[in-house]
Amino acid sequence: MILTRRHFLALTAGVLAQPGSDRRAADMLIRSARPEDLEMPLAGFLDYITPIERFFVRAHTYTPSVDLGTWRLQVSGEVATPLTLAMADLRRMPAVELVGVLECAGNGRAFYNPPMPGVQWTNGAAGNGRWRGVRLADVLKRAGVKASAPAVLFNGADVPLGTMPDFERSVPLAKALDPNTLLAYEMNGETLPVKHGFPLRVVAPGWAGDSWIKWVTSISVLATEHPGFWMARAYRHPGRPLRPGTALPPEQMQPVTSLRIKSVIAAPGDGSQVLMGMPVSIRGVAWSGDAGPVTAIDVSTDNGRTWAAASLQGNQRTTFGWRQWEHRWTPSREGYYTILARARDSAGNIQPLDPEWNPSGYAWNVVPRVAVEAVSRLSNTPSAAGLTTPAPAPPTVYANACTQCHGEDIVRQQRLTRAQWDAEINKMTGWGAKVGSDDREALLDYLFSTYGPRNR
Ligand SMILES: Nc1nc2c(c(=O)[nH]1)N[C@H]1C(S)=C(S)[C@@H](COP(=O)(O)O)O[C@H]1N2
Ligand SMILES: [Mo]
Repeated sequence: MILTRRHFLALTAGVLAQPGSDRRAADMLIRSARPEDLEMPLAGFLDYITPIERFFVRAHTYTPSVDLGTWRLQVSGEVATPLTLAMADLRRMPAVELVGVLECAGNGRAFYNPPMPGVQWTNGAAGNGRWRGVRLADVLKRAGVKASAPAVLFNGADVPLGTMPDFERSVPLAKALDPNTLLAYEMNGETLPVKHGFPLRVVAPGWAGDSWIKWVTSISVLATEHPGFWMARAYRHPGRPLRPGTALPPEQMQPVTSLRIKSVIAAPGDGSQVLMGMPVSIRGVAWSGDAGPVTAIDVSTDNGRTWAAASLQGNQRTTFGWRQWEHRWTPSREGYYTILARARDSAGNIQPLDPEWNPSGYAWNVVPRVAVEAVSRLSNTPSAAGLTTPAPAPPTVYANACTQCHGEDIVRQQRLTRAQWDAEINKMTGWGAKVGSDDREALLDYLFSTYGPRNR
């Protein structure tokens, strides 16, 4: 959505009166405070349904505040009858509820080597939600969607930062008409919280989060593929393994769509101690995408030499939700053990043992591993507090050009080469960051020397 005076006022008025706006668990990992990118801690993978206060948050822009009284959903483009719908109109349509994993395409980016720019998510840019709303297909049919249209484009009420292109994404018509694709107004039995897209968001089960548009205000049925920045240049994947560090032009990649078979080990924690001779509950969750539900998890406690089938929770046979699994193991000897988990889906896909690098660090689904020490008596392990060297003071241009729009936290988590920082400055100045030619070198020096690949 483009900034109007009304929206500006709505944004500056804050979001305090909005549903669920202030709920955040104390242990969320703040990847960026402004705009807000919050990661769920590993312990969140012990839950079946992820509570709202633990659900990860990802936004390219500041959270918009939408007034339900004036909010309308516009449906236009290749349709017989354009529609303008209020929430009451949607609430009158048949409601559908499903459990589904929402995972950011960039989840696990922090694990790739060499590093690439972007939010440095580890495991927790994923959650399992209970989504309720109307079928997108029902809304499109009501408008008389033309069957020949290739795709459907969504736009939300969020306003781009600087001159960044508006965040708009499209899905192919077949995905839009899939009976599981929803326009959701509820999450986990509550009104959709502001951070998760109040009053309406796309739920695209099995697909990565970039298709799950929040704060939806307009749906446009397209006559041709959408050429916008967020389809043509971002969220693209080579679809094949690349030599790590390879640059590939976006037109040689495909849009990110389906999630891939993946598991996470929620317990025991990496580096923890377990008692020799006592049963240990190795637990976690697993999910997949379009390929179908998870059918099996194998666990190894000897670094992949031997594997045993974990037990899957029996009552979670949803197609798009994650499944909880457990494997009980009793270490018979003292020592250091590497535990692996490997999931399989109904199409026979299985998690890779090693990373397959791609330029934006999408779709990490490598077999997770945790190491534990089996001991005869638990000891207090020394704290792992690291040595941190204070960062040098930034040049003045930094505050004017960078932290004007976003917080420092997003900068601090990057580990980029000089060329990568140079490209980031180009991208940001393209989106309106003001960097004079005299200041550019100082900014680049600062970013590279402080947040270069070898510094942390
Ligand atoms: N309007 C809008 N929708 C959006 C985004 C955004 O920036 N603007 N981010 C997308 C991305 S990349 C992800 S991963 C999910 C995150 O949803 P969540 O914050 O509810 O977890 O929202 C998607 N929908
Ligand atoms: Mo995302």
